[in-house]
Amino acid sequence: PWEYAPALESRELADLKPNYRMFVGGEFVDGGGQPIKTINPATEEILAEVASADTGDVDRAVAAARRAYDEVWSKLPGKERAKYLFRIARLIQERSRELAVLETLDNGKPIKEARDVDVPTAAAHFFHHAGWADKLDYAGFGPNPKSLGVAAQVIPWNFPLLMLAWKIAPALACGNTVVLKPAETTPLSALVFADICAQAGLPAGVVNIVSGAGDVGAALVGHPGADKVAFTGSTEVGKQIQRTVAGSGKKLTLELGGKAANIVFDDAPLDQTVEGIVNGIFFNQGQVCCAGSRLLVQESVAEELLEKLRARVSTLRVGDPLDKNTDVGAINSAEQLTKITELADGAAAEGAERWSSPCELPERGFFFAPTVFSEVHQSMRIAREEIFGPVLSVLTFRTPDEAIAKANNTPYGLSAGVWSEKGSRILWAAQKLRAGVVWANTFNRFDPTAPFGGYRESGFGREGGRAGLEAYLDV
Ligand code: TXE
Repeated sequence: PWEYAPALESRELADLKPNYRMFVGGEFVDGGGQPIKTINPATEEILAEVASADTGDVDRAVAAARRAYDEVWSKLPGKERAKYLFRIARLIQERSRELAVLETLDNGKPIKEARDVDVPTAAAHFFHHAGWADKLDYAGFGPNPKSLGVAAQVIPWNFPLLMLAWKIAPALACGNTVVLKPAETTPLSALVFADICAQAGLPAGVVNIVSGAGDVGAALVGHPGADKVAFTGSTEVGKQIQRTVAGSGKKLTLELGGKAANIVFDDAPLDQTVEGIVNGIFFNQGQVCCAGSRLLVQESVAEELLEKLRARVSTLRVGDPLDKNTDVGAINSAEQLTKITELADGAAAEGAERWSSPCELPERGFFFAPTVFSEVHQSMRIAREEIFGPVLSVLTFRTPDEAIAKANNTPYGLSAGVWSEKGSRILWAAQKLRAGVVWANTFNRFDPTAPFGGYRESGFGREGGRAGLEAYLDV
């Protein structure tokens, strides 16, 4: 597939519609399933045709991963595994332009985000975990922590390459082999990653990529040959997977939805805060599990903050994701756009006050204008359900206790933000908030050294840092 990637930088040549094949046992293969057509959500044009797996392909991929585990990977000392991880990290850097363009074409995210966040952070995850591979004895789990075996991993479409890195890097560092299924609307960067594995000389079967829809994911996570299951996606599918895995002895980690509160106290520096709010909800068109979709602002500064916020949102450039100046790109799929539209229309019907950026949207493609709802009450659907789009709900509070109560009034618990000049208040809030990640005077920061993950319906288990290793080890 890489032969076509440079061509994808020119839109005319993107019409070549290259075929992408799956990666099983070190070979690029056609799948037994009906091929998937993946489209560019910014133009609705078909981008490529991608092989799709059937259950036989899943069996072969798991068998290849098992063989690679038994015969090669589990026997390699950590320092040898590290070399492969370092090599993969460097190849992601070398091929970063190709990966960023492909990610933007397939997902709809602004190229500046793919270029400055997704791809470099994916490389950073491999560098970080390469460093762990020969130091697991010192990770605090006791000497010689054991790998688990074959990891079955299913990822979503919002950060296709980055979610892959979050899954594959720790799995390999800890000595496991992998079968990963990317989302059906964004399989391309995972298949280029497969080529990177081949280019790095990674032994055949250590990483296998099977593409396809949810049925392939279900076959993979339910496969008796998998020792570990890792899933990032919707809470609904996460619960289904939990039931499938129950009683099987497989180790499970789930990273599911969220409804993060971004809390602004009256002493917060408002201009800086506005930047953080914008980043919190409009980054990746709000299609982020930890998006700051509920703004909780102290009553005394609410009016001033809202005014500044609307002015700033009006300046966001919405449109062509390949344009370096674009701030807000396309929604990933027609289904996702429908979900966002329905939830937003419902909020207006429930009495929330709707304000949308006066930007002009492209005629084709799945676009949604950045939108801010004020007068939102906790009982409204928009305040309770994950919208996964560029839509912010604004609620107010009077006292710090009320802010925490409102922030925690959700079945989710993935992330939160706190804006205040007072360090003691930030630390107090971080203690009280039931969220796996609390950002202080910033938002949506990701770093491989920091554990990421949720409470309650946002799932369990951590990815990143020392805590993230535990998911892939028998400690
Ligand atoms: O998710 P799915 P969808 C939320 C977000 C979004 C909603 C629906 O609110 O609007 O979920 O998105 C695979 N067994 N998040 O429908 O279906 C599927 O093929 C195993 C939050 O896209 O969960 C894909 O690879 N796998 C989230 C992956 O699961 C199955 C990111 C995610 O798709 C499966 C994405 C099954 N039965 C959506 N069914 C986050 N936490 O960031 C589907 N899949």
